Amino acid sequence: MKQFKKILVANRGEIALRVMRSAKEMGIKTVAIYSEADRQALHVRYADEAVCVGPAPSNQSYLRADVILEVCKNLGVDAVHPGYGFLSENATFAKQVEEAGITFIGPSPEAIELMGSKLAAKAAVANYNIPMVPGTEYAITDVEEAKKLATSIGFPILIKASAGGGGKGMRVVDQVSEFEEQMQVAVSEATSAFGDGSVFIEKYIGSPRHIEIQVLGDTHGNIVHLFERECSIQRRHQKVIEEAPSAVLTPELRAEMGLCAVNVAKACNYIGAGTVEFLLDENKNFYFLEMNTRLQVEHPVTEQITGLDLVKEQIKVAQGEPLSFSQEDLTITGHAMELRVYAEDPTNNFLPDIGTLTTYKRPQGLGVRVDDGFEEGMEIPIYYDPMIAKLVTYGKDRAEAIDKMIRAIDEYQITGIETTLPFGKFVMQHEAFRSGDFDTKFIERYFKDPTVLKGAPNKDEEELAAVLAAVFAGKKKTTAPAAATSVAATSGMSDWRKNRLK
Ligand code: MV4
Repeated sequence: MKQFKKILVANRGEIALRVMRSAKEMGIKTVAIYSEADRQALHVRYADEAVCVGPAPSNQSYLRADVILEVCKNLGVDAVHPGYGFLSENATFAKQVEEAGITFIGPSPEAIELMGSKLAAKAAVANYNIPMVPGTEYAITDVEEAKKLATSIGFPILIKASAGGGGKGMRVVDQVSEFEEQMQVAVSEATSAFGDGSVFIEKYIGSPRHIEIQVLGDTHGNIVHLFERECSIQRRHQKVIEEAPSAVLTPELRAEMGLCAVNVAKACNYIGAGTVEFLLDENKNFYFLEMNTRLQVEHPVTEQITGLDLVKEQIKVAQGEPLSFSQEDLTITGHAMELRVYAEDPTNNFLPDIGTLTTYKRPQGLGVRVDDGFEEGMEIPIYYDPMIAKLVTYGKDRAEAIDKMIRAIDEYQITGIETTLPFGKFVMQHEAFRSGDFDTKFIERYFKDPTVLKGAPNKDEEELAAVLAAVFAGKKKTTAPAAATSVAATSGMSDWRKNRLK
């Protein structure tokens, strides 16, 4: 069994910090890499050693496998943690790391490559009794043949790129007359985006929920699942809110989907932390979509409900340790909610908003976790993902996790840039979300008019407005500014809002 002394984290931002924290607790030294835009970043300061790997653009720094490998060798690291994004699902990089005698904290290059192809993944799990959406299990090339197949499956159908994932290169086709044109678009999109024009077709599930199962495998053949995350609140294939457990899975369905996820992992001899994605239709039929061979952004909600540290588990597995628990040992306790705080303006079509974090004060208190990589006064670089933080709340049940999320959003003080915090509050307060009756069409269906965020201030402000109106109508014999202050002081309004109103 190996014992890592030093690991390099090939990433930036919140996830680099997240990984280093667990390494530190395990007594493992850390090496940060950074781009010229990240000299002042927290992950650089947190690490025991840090090396600049190039200019700001990712392809000149965080994606430079050759440079990163050189750093690994020069500094004598035992292992590399890739985080998510960047090189995390790059089979070639994983292979190069291993060939250099360094451990890649993740699955084998073969598993990464297999799951990187949707068609290969489908073929690999074919003998494992995994439900899949009706469709083709091979790339379609002949338009006439594909049209016949689509007709027999029944419209609407979906054309998907085999090398895709995350929604890229997908086309919905409503009727046979549109098929040829849409197929040409899909093939050319897939070719330019992935260098692989292979596409296949599936029956289109109109309003699915996105449910994914966390799995964990060791090098001794043990694989368990850590239950589900519901990630249906998405915008253009970008997740905004995730939670665990899902509001709609029964214990039976959870066990069934969990078993399928474990079998998908078995089909590719999976090692480490991975995620198996499913669609759930309105009749609660589930279908395997794809497997993500990395630690996911939303892993904290799973940590909250299982009590496990997924990064520590990844590191232990990579050191060759067997899992210290079996499926029967795992239980769900409580409910966790995650809001991705993006530097985007939800009132302006979620346009990325760059700038300086003039004010940045995190919410605190029982059941609140903030994973971030910024401090007050820092500038959000334009070169990378606009996610500035993950706000995670944990309560005894779903209602408590939601209430805590609203409280935490109100406490969170960010100025200088627009963020998705108000949008998060809108969702948390929405009846469809609170009741659990929602799917991947939530935003499209209920967020048609973004002025609700501007036009409907939070309840405290509405109350204040009502009192002020009364004051000005002469019902109360006091001066308006004094009333504003006293109302603010007694209405449970956050200090931040009080100050803004003063
Ligand atoms: C689908 C689908 C409906 N029917 N497949 C989108 C991302 C990729 N992982 C798969 N996706 C979908 N595949 C069939 N046969 C609808 C989606 C989809 C979706 C899935 C999960 C979460 C959000 C989504 C938003 C739009 C479409």
